[in-house]
Amino acid sequence: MFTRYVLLALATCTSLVAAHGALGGIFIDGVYYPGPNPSGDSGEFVIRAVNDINPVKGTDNPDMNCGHGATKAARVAPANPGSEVAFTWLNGERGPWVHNTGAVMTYMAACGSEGCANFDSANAQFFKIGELGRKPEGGYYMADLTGEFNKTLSVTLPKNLPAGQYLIRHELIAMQLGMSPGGAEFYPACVQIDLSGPEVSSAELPKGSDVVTFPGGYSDTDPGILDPHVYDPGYEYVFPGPKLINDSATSENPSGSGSTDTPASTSNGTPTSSTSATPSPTGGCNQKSKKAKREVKRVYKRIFRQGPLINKKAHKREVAKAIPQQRSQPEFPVARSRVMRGI
Ligand SMILES: [Cu+2]
Repeated sequence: MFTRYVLLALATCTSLVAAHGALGGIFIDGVYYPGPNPSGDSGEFVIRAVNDINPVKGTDNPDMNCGHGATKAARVAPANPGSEVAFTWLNGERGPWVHNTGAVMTYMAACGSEGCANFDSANAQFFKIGELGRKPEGGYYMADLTGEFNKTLSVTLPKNLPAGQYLIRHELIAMQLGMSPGGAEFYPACVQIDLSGPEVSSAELPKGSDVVTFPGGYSDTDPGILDPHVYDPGYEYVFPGPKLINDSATSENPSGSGSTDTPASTSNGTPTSSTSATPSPTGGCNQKSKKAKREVKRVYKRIFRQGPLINKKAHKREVAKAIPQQRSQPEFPVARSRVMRGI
């Protein structure tokens, strides 16, 4: 039994590793901040490091908080009310993101007086500031992250929050297997920012039903997590979690909801020099090191232990589509982005 898994692991090693991934980096008003490589990266980041490119499974999983084994980052990135934060994702081989169906959501939580570098986020009070699901013309916004390096989706930071340090919890829920219980793939990631003063002195943190913890914010049977209709034509995806916060008090658009509902803005990212930020196209397993093979074995050992977490056929299909894309070259500094609905 175990031998069978290992053989399969070696046969499909590209697929498994390429089909998942992690937050590659962010742009805040065009300034680039690289994310740590999940296979281990030294250095100081504003993005909390995860130690596994596989999806988090199950809404009660403690890793729903900030991703697999997330550790506090040493730095915080400066940001302002109304800043545009754009997120770019990489697959497990540091190629472009591959999943194209599901939700892209962004939350924030105050880090409190100790600052984000010391903040234990287990009980962080997260409120939702952005969500992107299905496009009016069909398909999902998540697809806009795929196919090329450095494609982004972005969110506009609220203008009505107290100054201070915040976690931004950005999350992809890949739904290609989400029509079955436990099929949804969660990819949470946390970024540490220092938000400058509000435009109004009465700014308060959201509370009550606007805030959730992770785990706790979702259940496995929520619409949008267990959802047989994700591929139905004309279907409107229902987002899990709390509703978007109402930031209309200081919004430029007094009606609130319409102001950032413009799905095609462009931001010019100016990447800083960083080796970890520059994804490099890679070949398949054959050219990979022993380290990569060890990684695959480790992944499969886990699958063996926990039972299959993924539908291998569905993943093979996705990977077949993804492999040609991995040959494309990094295209810094162009970042294309779409602004998340809400705020
Ligand atoms: Cu995946």
